[in-house]
Amino acid sequence: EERLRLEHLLEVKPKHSSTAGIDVIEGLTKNPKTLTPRYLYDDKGSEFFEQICELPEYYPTRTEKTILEQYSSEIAQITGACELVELGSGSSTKTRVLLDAYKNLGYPLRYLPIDVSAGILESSARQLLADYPSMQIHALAGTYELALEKLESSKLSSRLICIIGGTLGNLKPADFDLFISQITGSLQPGEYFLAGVDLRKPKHIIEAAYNDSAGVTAAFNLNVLDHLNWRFNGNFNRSQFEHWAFFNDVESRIEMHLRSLRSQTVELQALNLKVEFEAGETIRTEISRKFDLNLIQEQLKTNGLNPVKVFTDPNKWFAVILSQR
Ligand code: AVJ
Repeated sequence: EERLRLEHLLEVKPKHSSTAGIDVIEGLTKNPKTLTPRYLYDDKGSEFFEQICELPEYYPTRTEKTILEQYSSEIAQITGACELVELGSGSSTKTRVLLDAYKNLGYPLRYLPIDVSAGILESSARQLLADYPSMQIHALAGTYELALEKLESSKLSSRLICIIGGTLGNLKPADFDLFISQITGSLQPGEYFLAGVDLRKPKHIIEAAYNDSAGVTAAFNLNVLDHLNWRFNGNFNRSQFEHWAFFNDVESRIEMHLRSLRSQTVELQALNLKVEFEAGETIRTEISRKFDLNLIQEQLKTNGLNPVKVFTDPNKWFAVILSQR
C-alpha cells in the first residue's frame, strides 16, 4: 500500500510560462521597489536560510524549538488524534517534535506537508517514512493558497493546520487577514490551527538577528539577484548592491532591502524589462513582522479562529498559538 503521495500543484516549467515574472515586473517598476520574498528561497537561498537558523544572533528558530519541545505533548493532548497539515514544511525538522508527541500518545500519523520547493518536500518525506514506519504522507508541492484550495476534508476525525517558523510574519496586515480566512475555510468547526509568531522585543536584539556578524543574512539577501539573473536572464551585478535590514517601529517589522551603491540600469531580458536605480535606492526584499501577542489573538478571533492556549518562552520573545475554529 502507498504511504507516500506527492502532488505537484505548480507548473513544471515556470521559467517558460508567460505569467511567470509578472510579480517581478510589478514590484520593480513601482516606487519604492519591492520583490515577493518567495524569490529568496531558491535552492541556494534555502541553504542560506538553514545556516541563518544556526546563527548565534538569530534567536527565532532556537526559541520556537524550545517552546515546541516543552509543550508538544500538551498540544497533542488538547487536540487529540488529528491529521497534521503543515504550511511551509521545509525540512520538517521542528515538526518532528510535534509528530513525536502524537506518536507517543499512540495516535495514527497522517501528515500533509506543503511547500513551494518540491525537492526539499520529497527528500524530507522519504526520510520521515523511514523514521516513522506507520506514517502516511500526502505531500503538496505548491503555494499555500493552491494547496489549501486542494485540501479535502480530514481523513482522520480531526485536523490541525500549522504554520511554524514565523512565516506568518512575511504577510502584511491585509494579506494576513485574507490568509487566515482561507485557513478558517479549510477547517471544520472544532478543528485546530497552530502558529509560531515572533514577538516585539528591544530593537537591538531584533536588528542583530538580521545583521549577523558572519554575513550570512547579507549573502542570503544578495542571492535573490543571482536567482533573478538565472530565472529571467538578467544582468544584476551583486557587487553593486548591499544588504540593509532595519526595524521599522511604526509597522513593527523588520524590513530587508538591497541598496544600489550607484546609479545603474539593470536588464531582465526574459521579462523585456529595464530597471533604473538611483544611487542609494533600494529594493525591499522581505518584511518580517514582530507581533503584539494580544493584537494577533484579536486578529485570529476576528477571522474565525478562537485562541485556545498560548505557549511562550520565559523572555516572551516568541509564541506558539493554538486556536480552534
Ligand atoms: C522564514 C520569514 C521566518 O523572517 O525571520 C531570516 C526569514 N530573513 N533572516 C524571518 C529571514 C532573514 C525568516 N522567515
